[in-house]
Amino acid sequence: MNFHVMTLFPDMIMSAASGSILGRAQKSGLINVNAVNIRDYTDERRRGRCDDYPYGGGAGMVMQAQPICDCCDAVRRMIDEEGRSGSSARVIYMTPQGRTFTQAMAAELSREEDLILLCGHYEGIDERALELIGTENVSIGDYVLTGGELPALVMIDCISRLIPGVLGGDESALIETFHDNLLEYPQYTRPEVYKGLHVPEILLSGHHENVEKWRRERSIERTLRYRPDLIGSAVLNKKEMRFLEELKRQLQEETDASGEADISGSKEGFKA
Ligand code: 6GU
Repeated sequence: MNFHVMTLFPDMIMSAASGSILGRAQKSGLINVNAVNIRDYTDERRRGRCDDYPYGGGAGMVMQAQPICDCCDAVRRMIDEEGRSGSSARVIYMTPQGRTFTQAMAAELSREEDLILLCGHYEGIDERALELIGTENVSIGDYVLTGGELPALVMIDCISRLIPGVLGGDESALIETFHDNLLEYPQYTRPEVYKGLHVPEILLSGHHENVEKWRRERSIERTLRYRPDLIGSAVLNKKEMRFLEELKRQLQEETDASGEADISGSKEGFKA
């Protein structure tokens, strides 16, 4: 997979992509992260300037169409020169106005050969650049960031770990996070007692079946508690469904008893 990131801050992309698993994947040639500086494509008379005041007035600056369109053309040519098709590479614009990035989207994008990620700054990008390029707009969640670099890195990280070979043998089992639409169960490692807290007895028992059952139940419990929106699509067997029903009843009792305010799911205060 070749990621081409169009940005005003190429160092931010290159340094974050050089460490840990992404760095290893780049060294072994499984992925390639190429940050391209949009500023290098401003026409000469503008001396590296790539933003200007918004027509119609208002706060902030807007990134101009010309450097972005020329930068994108150059990236497509680079892809052509490497023997692939630049014109068929999808261009994703990182913006809080986009579709929310999901694991399913990551799985779909991981099958592409090249992805062009466009990072904006300031108050946004001249709409004509987006229209001419034909961007797909993607957000990483309902909050506003100062620029698209962190979202681009989030996408690169999430997509890369789905590419065969990027995670080592042992790590690749971890691809199964969100398996059956459940959250992960809690994990423990040595020592057995830390600051008076014990590792759950069952994990020390060596009884594989009981451990599996315990883990499934903890996954179901966590999903119900922290992500009740996912529990409806969880894949459960009959016994697990009965376990879930019993949990729901208990949770309802707890809620009734405490009368606690619901802090989940509020989107108030978000204005993209
Ligand atoms: Cl993709 N970009 C920016 N600037 N802010 C965001 C975002 C993207 N997703 C959530 N907030």
